[in-house]
Amino acid sequence: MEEQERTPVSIFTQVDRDVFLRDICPKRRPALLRGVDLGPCLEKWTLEYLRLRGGDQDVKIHVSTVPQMDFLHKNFVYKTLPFNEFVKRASEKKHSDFFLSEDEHYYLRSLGEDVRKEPADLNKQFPHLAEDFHVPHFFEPDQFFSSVFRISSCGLQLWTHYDVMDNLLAQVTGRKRVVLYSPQDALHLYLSGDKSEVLDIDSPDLKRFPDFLKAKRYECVLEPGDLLFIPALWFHNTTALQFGVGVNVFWRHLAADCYDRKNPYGNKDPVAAARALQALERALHTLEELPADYRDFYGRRMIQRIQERTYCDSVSATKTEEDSDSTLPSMPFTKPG
Ligand SMILES: O=C(O)CCC(=O)C(=O)O
Repeated sequence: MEEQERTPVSIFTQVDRDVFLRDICPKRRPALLRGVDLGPCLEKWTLEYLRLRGGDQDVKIHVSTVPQMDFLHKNFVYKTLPFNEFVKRASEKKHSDFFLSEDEHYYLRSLGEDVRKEPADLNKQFPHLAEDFHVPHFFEPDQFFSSVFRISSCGLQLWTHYDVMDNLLAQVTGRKRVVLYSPQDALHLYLSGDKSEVLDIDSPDLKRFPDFLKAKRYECVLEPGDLLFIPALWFHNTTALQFGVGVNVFWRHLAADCYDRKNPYGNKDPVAAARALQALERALHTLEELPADYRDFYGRRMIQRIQERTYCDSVSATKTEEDSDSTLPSMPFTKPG
């Protein structure tokens, strides 16, 4: 079968705040940062230690009989376990206690206290573990949005999705493959909301998703201690190559009032984008007053207008800076520090 070309994610070493803000963040491309100090978690977070310090507080987890989680057909269930029991089960391949099958897979995406209102914060939900993890100071404290535990069974694959905030995904233990796609490839990913319907990215159903191979595939394998910068809107798909513990930190890359206030997961479209999408729906509804051939005509003209006004690579779209090495011009509202 035809294969997507794999482009490695660029690797950077000796990255400090200045380097990140000057050379990495403004490019709006993913970057693998090696050797950033993540704190004592790298040595300390053994299974026994995690179980002891994380305690027996309840966590809500995803459980599935197969490693590839499918949001479309919901092939997983949500269950609750004490954290120490969850970590034990996620680390083993066969379980004596289980919900669905003795080789079921587990995934934790930690949540805030009040799931619907509060973003996850390791300092609040896991204070005894949070002290071992040093959040890199690559953004101002008031830009911080959430810090999230990502703990997966070996083999677990999380579907391709985007978030609306900038993200540093830290791999603390275990290895993880991450595949990324640019926001400019959104139309090749067959989106359903913030997720791609193409679940099997390694062997996609090309009858259903013929344009998927047009998306440029970026790929890297995170080793313990690695930090992956995932710019807002970049699609990512993760596969745990081993049982692994990670933490990701989201921060507000745009001004605070650009974001939806009810956004505990960091994946709700910015307020202006949501308003624009609603306006588009109204415009499409208005076109329904016309016969099909007129709708076709005006629909095409609307597409052209949208392209002219919004595409970064369109001749008339506003460009602030062009860099042959970057996919997008720097955004005018990128905070310098
Ligand atoms: O590492 C994972 O399991 C998923 C990470 C992720 O989706 C994120 O950081 O937004």
